[in-house]
Parts: sequence; C-alpha cells; structure tokens
Amino acid sequence: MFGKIKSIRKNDNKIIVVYENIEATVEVISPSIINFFVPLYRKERASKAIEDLVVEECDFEVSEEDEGIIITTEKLQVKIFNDFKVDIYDKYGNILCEDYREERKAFIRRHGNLDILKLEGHKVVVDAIYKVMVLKKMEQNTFFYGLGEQTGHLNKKGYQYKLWNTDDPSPHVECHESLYKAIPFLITVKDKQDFGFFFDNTFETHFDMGKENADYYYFSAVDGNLDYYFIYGPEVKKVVGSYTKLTGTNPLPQLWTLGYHQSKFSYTPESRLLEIADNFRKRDIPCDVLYLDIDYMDGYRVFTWDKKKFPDPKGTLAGLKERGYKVVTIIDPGVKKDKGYKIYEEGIKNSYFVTDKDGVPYVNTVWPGTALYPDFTNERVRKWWADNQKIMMDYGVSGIWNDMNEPASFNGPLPEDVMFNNDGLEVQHKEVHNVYGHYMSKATYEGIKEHSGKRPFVITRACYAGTQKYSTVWTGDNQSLWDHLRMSLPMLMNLGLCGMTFCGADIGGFSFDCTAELLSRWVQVGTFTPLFRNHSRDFTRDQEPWAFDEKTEEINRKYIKLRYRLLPYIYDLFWQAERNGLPVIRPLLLNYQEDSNTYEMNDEFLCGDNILVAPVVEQGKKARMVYLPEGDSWVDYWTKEIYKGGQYIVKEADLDVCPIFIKAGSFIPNYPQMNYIGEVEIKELILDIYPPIEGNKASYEHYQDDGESFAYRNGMYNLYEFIIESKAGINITISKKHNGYNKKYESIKLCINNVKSSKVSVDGAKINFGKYENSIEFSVPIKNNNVIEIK
Ligand code: MIG
Repeated sequence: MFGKIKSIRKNDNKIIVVYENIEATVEVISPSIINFFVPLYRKERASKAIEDLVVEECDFEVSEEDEGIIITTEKLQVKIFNDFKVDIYDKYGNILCEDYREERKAFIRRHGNLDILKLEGHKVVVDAIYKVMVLKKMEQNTFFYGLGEQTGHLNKKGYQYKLWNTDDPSPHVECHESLYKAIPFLITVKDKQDFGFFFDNTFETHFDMGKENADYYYFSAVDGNLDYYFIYGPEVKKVVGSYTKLTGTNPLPQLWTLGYHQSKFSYTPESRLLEIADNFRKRDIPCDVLYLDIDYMDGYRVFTWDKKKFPDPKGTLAGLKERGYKVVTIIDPGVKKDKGYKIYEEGIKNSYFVTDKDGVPYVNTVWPGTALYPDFTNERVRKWWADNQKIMMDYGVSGIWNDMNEPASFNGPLPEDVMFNNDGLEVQHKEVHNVYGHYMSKATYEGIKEHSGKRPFVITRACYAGTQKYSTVWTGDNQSLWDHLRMSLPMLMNLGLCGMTFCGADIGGFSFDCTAELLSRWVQVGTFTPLFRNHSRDFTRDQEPWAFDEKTEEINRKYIKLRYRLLPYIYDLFWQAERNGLPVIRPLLLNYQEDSNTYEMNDEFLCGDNILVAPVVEQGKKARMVYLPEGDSWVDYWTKEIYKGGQYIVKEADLDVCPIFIKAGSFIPNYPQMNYIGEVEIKELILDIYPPIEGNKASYEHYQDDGESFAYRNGMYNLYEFIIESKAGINITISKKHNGYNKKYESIKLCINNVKSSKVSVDGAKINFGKYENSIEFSVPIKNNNVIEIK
C-alpha cells in the first residue's frame, strides 16, 4: 500500500518518510514516546484526546541503512522499512514489538451461521477487512491490559473488542465486544518490558489480542488516519504516567465526592427523597450525595423540574444542604421536540442540533419521546450547554450526571451520515460517535466550573480517551449478580490503567433484584473504589443500606464508616493522581511488576500503594485464598498479623469481614467519625501506622486543602511528610513541606500498630501514651518539625 521508501526529511522532532505512494511521519515526542502518523484520511493529526501535546526537546539520531531507517533515542531503537513496517527495540537491542509480515489468517468457524450465535447473545465480529491496521507479532509471555471498561478479565489476551460506544442493556458478560466507552489504549506486559499503544482514532476501532490468530495481535479502524503513539515503560507505571501526560489526568475532585453516594431510578416525589435523607442520619450511616434520576424532570425535558413531584426544588435542595447533602441530577443529551420548550426553541433557532445529510434536524426517540441531539462537537453548542448548567446550579444542584451519551437511541441507531459540525469541519456521525460523550462531559465540566467556581463533579457513561480531564465515569447498567460484582474488579482496574482515576460500578447492581448477602459483599468492595455509589433501576427491590435486615444494615454502616475514616488517604491518592496519572484502584501488577503471580489477579486489588483488598465475591463463601505480592510484608487489617509477601494465605472472612491487608511501612491517615464532609472541623488527624520491618524506612506525604475550590492551584494547601524508621525502636518525624492553607491541624494522633513499648519521647521530652495489647497511641501538637522516638 505504501510502497518503497524513497527518501526522508527531518523537521524538528519529526522524521518524514517519503514512500512511493504516501508520506508517513514519525515523531519523537520524548525518548520513550513515538508517534506514527499516516494521513490516510485527512492531512492533519488532529486529536480529540490530546489537548496540549508537549514534544520534548531531546537528542535522537536517524540513520539510513540498506533495509530501512533507524531512529535511536535515549531509550528506544525504531526501525522503519518499506510498506511502513515498524519494529521497535529497547536501547540494548532487545525486541519489544515487531510488525507481523505474513498474511492475516483467521481461525475457521465451521458450519452454522452467525445469526444463531447472535441470537444466543454472542456479540461476535468476524475477521473484517479494515482500512487502517497495525498488525504485531505475538511474542511469548505477553499479557494485555487497558481498553477501558471492557467485560471479562484483567488480562485481555485471546479476546477481541470493538470500540463503538454502545448502550447494551443485556447482562454484561465476557462475550460482549462493545460497551459504553471507547478508550483505544492498550498496555502490553512482556518479560518485565512493558509498553502501550494509544491508537488515536475516533472511528469504530478494533483490538484483537490474539483471538483471530495466536501468532499476532492488532488494532484497526474502519476509517480515519493511522495515528498511534508507542509508549515505552519499561514499568507499567511509566506507561500509564506517559499516557496520562498525553491525554491528561483527572483533576482533584471536591472532597465530598469521595463520600458515600445513594442513588435510585428514581427518588421521587420529594417525600421519598427526604425519607432517604432522614434514614441515613437517623440510622447513623454517613452519606454525602443523593441522586435524582430522570423522573424529577417535567416529561423528561432536560433542565426542568416536575413541579408536582418537587413543588419547590430550590427550597428542598437548600434544606438538604443544611443537613449535609449534595444533590446530583441527571441530564441526558436528548432534547424533547416540543414547541415552546425553551431548550428546544433555542436549539432550533441557533442550529444547535445534529442534522441529516440535507441539513434537516435529525430526530430519534429517547426518554422524552421524539428528541433532538445537541451537537457537542460544535464549540458554540458546548458554550450553550455549559451555560445551561447554571439553571441547575441556581436550583442548588451540586453535580451533573450525564447518561445516554453514546449517544443512545430507542428508534434504531443514528445513521452513519448524520452530520456533526466538528468545530467547523463538518463530519459524519461515524467519525465522532465515540467522542459524543466526551464533548458533552467537557461542556458540562466547563459550565459547572464557570457557574459554581468550584471543582466540578460530572459523571458520564460514555467517553473517549482523555475524558478523565472532565468527568468521573461509571460502568453503566450492570445487574445484581455475583458475576457482575466479580467482573467489576477487572473493569475498574482496567479503567484505572487508562487514566480514568475516578470510576465506579453501581453498588448492589443496577438491574435485577439485589440480595442481602450480595449487597453486604458489594459495599465492602465499594469502600475501596474511587466512586462509592449505590444505584439501582426502577421496579427492582430497594437496596439502600437498610433495605434488607439489621445484619446487612450493620455491615453497610461498618464499611461506609470505614470509608469515611479513610477519606484523607483516598483524597491523598487523588491529589497524587492529578500529578502522576496513577489510578486509585490498581491491579497488583501495577506495583508488583517483578512478581508475575500478579499478572492475572482478577479478584484482588490495591487501593493506592498501601492497602490491598481481597474481597469475597462469591455467595456463601466464608474464607478465601489471598495472594500477597512479593517484595513487601503485609499486615492483616483486622488481626494485625504480619505476613511475608510472595505467598498465598487463607483468610477466614465471615460476612462482615472483607480481607484487607496493609503494607508494612505504611501511614494511613484517618478522619474522625462524621456523617458528611463539613459536619465537623478536623482539628486532629489520626495516623494509623504500620511500621516497616526492622531495618527499613518508609515515608508518606499527606495533603490538605479547603476541599472544594481551585485555590490549591495557587498554592493554598499544606503538605506534610511523615517518615518512619524501624531500627532499635521506632523513629518518626513529622514535617511540613508546604505551608499554604491556613486551617491547619492542631495535632496528630499517632496509633502505632504492632509495637510494645515502654518509652515514648517527642522532641526529646518523655510523654505519656495509651498502651493496648498490640499497639500504642498518643497525640502530638504539630510544630514545624516533630521528632518522635519510641523505645
Ligand atoms: O434507559 O435514567 O445507565 O443509571 O438509572 C435507561 C435511567 C436510562 C441508564 C443509566 C442508569 C439510569 C437510567 N438510564
């Protein structure tokens, strides 16, 4: 297709390879990131995911050999041949990935027909021919991760996915090839040499990880440019860090968004919403956020209220706010076709809706009946939509939930040739389908930011790569099935690896009827997932924490309270994530890449660096095997027993016990008990401390700010550093690395586990302390530096 290499040109970091039939551009973005671009569709490399591409000034060499061109950076050797075949080596000459040179050869499907498979619910794509394609040789011992929220397991080897945002209400199982999100980012782990491919193409894309043929893997698209980034590690953390440098990180959210969220389709009328609010406080279960699903609207008209169900929304929300509740309302894209309805009239008047190929506004059916689709790919429309957020902010709404933005439609899919403005360069639906949710979230984010001045809380179902800059995501319509509890773990871990730091699944399950035991186990998982939201659909049985029996309620209370204690730890993770792009919920392999036992760990995860969670995800189980990764020692959170890593242990786990292990050498900051963020002023931080193994040192950074504004970006925050060393006793130092926020803690309470001690001194003076069976506790007033010695 490309032909032979005729010549090359260099232009800054770009190497332009002139082929007989077309020119390809290879750009050294950094020594570890290389972009490959061929204008198969359009001349420019225009990304929807990358907003500010930073090309690093770096040294690299280009040489022309007989067979091809070699580009050598500090980290990589990239060899480019005729027909734009590409092989990539590390700097020592070890092959990382090689183009597959033979013909594709798909496995044979014998007898029968695809329609029957489809009827059975299998969502199979058969070996199609794609216009854009990169085919790589499968090396032995290759593991694949990423691709967003795809169903199935953590490792994607042997599977194929079609990235085309789809609202599929059938029970999600591992044969689904498409869900709501398109994140064309694949991570490859092979012999501790890891790299990723970000295939920046917004058309329908496909990823096949050796399903079609075990000899190769590929990514492809039905149309568009060939435009992908090779991102070298060799650590997975580095791959994720570089990917989020390109596409952006999740900005620090408001603190309350990390509390507990209660949702239902739908809490109406007002009395039902208030009943829910009363119950949390009455039953001593913390909760910050209540959701209003589509039924709060007047006939599903977005930005309106049904005044029969909510006669005084402003008053209601103000009352709730006084009791610590923030209300999030759903806003769908579909605008009801309805003469006299303000949003519709404005949209029509200003040509804000997508049209058919003749320019006639396109209609389909969604919740409000006949409806039109705002064209979020048009900046003018985004501005209008952003301003509409003010309507909701003025009612006292604290966050916006964007649903149905695949976009979904009840009357058949949107045709390929529905027209979108695409910021002035008109395109068809097939080119921007996968970014519809992305741009809706962006508009929503910008509107909330402008009209509230606070860090926006947006939650979206559909997205593309880079949406993490604007929105939280959830995994859509799961069901109250044990299978879905199990599957939510790899789904969320892979979302996390794709920069979607703030993610969650509907706790308890959306469709079908939850059981007491399932909710008890699910809330345990939710405690450690970034978005902690219980949600379920209309007509299913109630699944609020108290909806079953006293025991289930007690378990919900126990874990929701644990989440509130852990809030400063989780907030610290989010603060780090804005800077380094690393996820909150992590597969073990992210931190323990040297330990290949972690590569396929589907049912355990890390919450940050310090907490390992091995939840029970099977009905009736009262014990489970837990793998503790090699390289660290681990402390059972409940019994404080210490285990060496690199072994499987059996942990007994009655229904109220979620197996949790803390890495030896950890500080876990805790808040005192509270019902909601802002209820109590936190004057004392509690530090739950797990000393390192004798002879070792550990440190931790703790972040503090006002929890809601953007002032932290101007330095209004405090940063504390804690260091601990176990060496003939324990030495701890507390210091401040940044002093910018005036509401400081007055003191810190240290709870040190697994020590027996007879003497504690702070800054040289002996102090009294509480002594328990296996731990000690004492408070110290904060100075600029505290030195604590424990003998
Ligand atoms: O067609 O708004 O995934 O969370 O409760 C269903 C009603 C529309 C789908 C969302 C779900 C939400 C529901 N919505």
